[in-house]
Amino acid sequence: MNQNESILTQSQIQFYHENGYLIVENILSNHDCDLALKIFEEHANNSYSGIMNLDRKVKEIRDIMKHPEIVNLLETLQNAEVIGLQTMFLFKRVNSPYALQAWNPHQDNAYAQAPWGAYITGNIPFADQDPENGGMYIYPGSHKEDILPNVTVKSFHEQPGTNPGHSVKIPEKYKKVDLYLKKGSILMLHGNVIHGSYPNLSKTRSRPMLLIPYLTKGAKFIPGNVAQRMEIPLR
Ligand SMILES: O=C(O)CCC(=O)C(=O)O
Ligand SMILES: [Fe+2]
Repeated sequence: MNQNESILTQSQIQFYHENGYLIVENILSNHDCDLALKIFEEHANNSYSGIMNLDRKVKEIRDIMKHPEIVNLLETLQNAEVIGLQTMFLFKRVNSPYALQAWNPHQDNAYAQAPWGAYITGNIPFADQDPENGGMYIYPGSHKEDILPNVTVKSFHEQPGTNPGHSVKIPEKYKKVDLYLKKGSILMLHGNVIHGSYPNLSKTRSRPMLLIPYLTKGAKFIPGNVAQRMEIPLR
C-alpha cells in the first residue's frame, strides 16, 4: 500500500466525524497482544494498578504507539501529522483490587485541554471486552461539545474502590451505547467525546487495555504532573 493511502474508507472517516469515535479491528495480532500483555505483567505491582508511560522504558511498547497502521489512521482522521503524548495501561484484572474500577463519564481532553479536535486517544484491548468484564460505554455525538463542567477527581493514583474520571453531567440529547471490543482492535476516541466504563463483574475475564493519547502536531496541551505528557515523534 502507498504510504499516503488511507486504510480507512470514506464511510469510516465520516462515522468518526459524526460520532466522535471509531472502532477498527485487527490492528494487532493475538500474538502481539499476548507479548505486550506479558511485558506489562512483568512490570505490574501486587495489586495490578495501572502502569503509566512504560513506552519511555520499553521499546516494544513504544513500537505499538508508533505502529504504522495506527499512525496511518490517526493522520487520516486528523488530516495532519500526529505525535504521541503518553501511554497508560489498565489491567482490570479479576481478583485484583482494581477489578471493580469503573470510570465516571468523562472527556479525555478535560485533562490535557488541547484545542477542540486536536486530541485523540487510541485504546487497544488485549482481551475481548464487553459490559460484563468492565468494558466501555460512549455517548456518540457528544464530541461536538466543548469541555463540559466536571467534577475533578484523582484519576491515576486513585484508591481501589473509588471511581476515577472527571465526571460530567451528560446533556440529555446524547444516548449511551455499550461498546463490544475485540482483542487487537483499536478504539479511536475524540478527546471531547463522553465515555466511561463498567466495573469488571466477571469472575474469569480480566480486561487489559492499552490507552494511547495522541495529538495533532503543534497543538498546545497541558503536560500534567502525573501524566507527564510530552511530544513523542511517531516516525
Ligand atoms: O478503563 C477504562 O475502561 C476507561 C479508562 C479511560 O477512559 C481513561 O483512562 O481515560
Ligand atoms: Fe477516558
